[in-house]
Amino acid sequence: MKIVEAKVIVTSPGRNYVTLKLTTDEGVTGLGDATLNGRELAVVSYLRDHVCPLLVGRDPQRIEDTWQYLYKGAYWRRGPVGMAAIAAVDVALWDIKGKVAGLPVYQLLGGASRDGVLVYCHVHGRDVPELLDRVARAVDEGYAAVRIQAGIPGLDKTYGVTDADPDEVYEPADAARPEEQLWDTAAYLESVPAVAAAVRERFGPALHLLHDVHHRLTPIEAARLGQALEPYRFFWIEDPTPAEDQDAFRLIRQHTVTPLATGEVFNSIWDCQTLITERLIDYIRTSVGHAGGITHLRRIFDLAALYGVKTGSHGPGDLSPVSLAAALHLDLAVPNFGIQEYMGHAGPWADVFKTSYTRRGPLMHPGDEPGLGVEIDEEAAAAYGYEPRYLPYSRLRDGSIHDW
Ligand code: CS2
Ligand code: MG
Repeated sequence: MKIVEAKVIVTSPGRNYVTLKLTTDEGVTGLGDATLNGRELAVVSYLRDHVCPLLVGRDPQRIEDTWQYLYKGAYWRRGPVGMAAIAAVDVALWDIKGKVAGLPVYQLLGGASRDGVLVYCHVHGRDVPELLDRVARAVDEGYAAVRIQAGIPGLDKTYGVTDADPDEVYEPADAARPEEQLWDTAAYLESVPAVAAAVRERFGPALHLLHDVHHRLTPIEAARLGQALEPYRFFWIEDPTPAEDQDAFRLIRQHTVTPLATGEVFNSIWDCQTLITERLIDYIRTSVGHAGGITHLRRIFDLAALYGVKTGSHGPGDLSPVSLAAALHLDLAVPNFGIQEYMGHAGPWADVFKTSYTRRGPLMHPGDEPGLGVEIDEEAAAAYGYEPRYLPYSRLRDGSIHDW
């Protein structure tokens, strides 16, 4: 069997997505997601100019060999652009392998270890009453886990909170140039515990509560937040500090038992090796679309399993339905599954991506179609042209740049 075509499809049904489509000489196709929010065209070029020409003629069955060829053959290692490109190739090859075998990808990964995949949804509110109403809606929709993000008194805007209609999926990369937002750590630290108390008070102990700090605190500030939230028994607080500073988690760990999650900005096992082997986190958030695909993410998850660290894959709207499907196949199979982020996708994405995954109450399932269970309508994709979109950035009151 040979790869005869490697095509990069850029489309923007509601937001920008980059999809790699591989076709074999037997007409079998596979899809991979190469979307890197705000830097999409860098991955398009990495694939179109440097990877796709090397794929044509290769045997698509040799997934591991292709992964090693693209990783070691590039000489320059790791990084979000290269690893997103390798991830797209890898996932597309697993899609092909499943189709050739007539099996859903999770069956190739050892079969189902659970009946369904526990997911958490995003809930945000500009103030506590709005947040409580929207948590109630999520509970009514069957979710057993919610990520809560609330507006911060004195700040006009903040990560994770928007005044858009709650039926719209929050897409932060919605401006042709990065939007500047003000950040105030003291106001944030002052407000979060009261928000947590209100939600726990209203919904009781069973509902899993998660919160995304989004890299915005110093280690001691994160330790203080973790301590303050202990009475409310969070499922996790995520990205408490800039994730690349792995040592920071040692300090946070010394001060709080609130579970910690990080990893969505990581793209290799080496980025999280210390965090996992020293048990500095409880959940690893690396995603199939940014961390080298199914082949590499499975390695990360297996390392995590050795140290009692569970999975908590990143699953925002800016990873395409192809990545969500691949994540669900992995989630169904791995032994140390924790939870899967499920934000949904904005706008007319379903015009372009035909999916097989389902949600029933708190659980999702990838479906039993051979491969990933996702197809792309290229004609529909062509109708949604790429539009430059950037994530916001933050400045402190003194004007200095801060993590958004
Ligand atoms: C967020 C992401 O979902 C999350 O946990 O951290 O939505 C993140 O802001 C986006 O992926 C950035 O593009
Ligand atoms: Mg996050």
